[in-house]
Amino acid sequence: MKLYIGNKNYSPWAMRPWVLMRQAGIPFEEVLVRMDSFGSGSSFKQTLASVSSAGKVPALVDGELVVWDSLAIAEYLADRHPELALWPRERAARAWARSACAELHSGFSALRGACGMNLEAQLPEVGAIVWRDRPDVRADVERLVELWRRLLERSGGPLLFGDFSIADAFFAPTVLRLRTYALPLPKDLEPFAQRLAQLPAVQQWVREALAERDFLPFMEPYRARPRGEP
Ligand SMILES: N[C@@H](CCC(=O)N[C@@H](CS)C(=O)NCC(=O)O)C(=O)O
Repeated sequence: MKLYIGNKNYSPWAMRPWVLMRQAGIPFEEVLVRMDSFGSGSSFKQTLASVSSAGKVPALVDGELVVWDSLAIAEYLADRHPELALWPRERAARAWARSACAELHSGFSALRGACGMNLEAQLPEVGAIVWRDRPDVRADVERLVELWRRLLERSGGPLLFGDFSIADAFFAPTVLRLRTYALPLPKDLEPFAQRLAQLPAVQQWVREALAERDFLPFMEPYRARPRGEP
């Protein structure tokens, strides 16, 4: 299988299936398509044109089959690998996990818009202003807190549904976003956030993102240059 992804520093959607496959031990070949821009003439769009008509990453190619959109890819992988229990085994837990991922997938647009994933950056001062001025972002974070608490209470941890599942792969970029912008997370959720950030697949993604050193101005609403550059 081939997984098409974008720049690791900036690409939370692609991070989900990548982390899922790595952490679950599903072999795949990574194809990184540099996000020079999302314009129709960009080499990003031109490269993807021959892969997926959606023109976005992630896209998973399995033989003749192309699966696009991170949630559909996760479903496909769960289907293809029932032995791995990528969704929780218990039916009710599976329904909760699907609900949580669907909610994340279609919601949290205020947080997503104001605090784009940017692993190389540290933007606590931006986060403080966002936190002060954006009740919609605060509401998104409050909802995350409520959701994570409920799921962890229900499963008993250590991850959202006990063992690693698709839900953890989906929420990993969210945890990293909160860190970049230093958005406040209650103390009781810190150990969970830490566990998610320390999953080997998440660590590998972050390491490779930091090694990219590919500053993309169109993905940078808050910075003119990378960290450490005068
Ligand atoms: N809902 C899609 C979103 C994918 C997405 O927006 N990917 C971004 C990169 S992280 C992209 O390819 N954007 C190109 C564009 O918007 O034209 C998914 O879950 O896969």
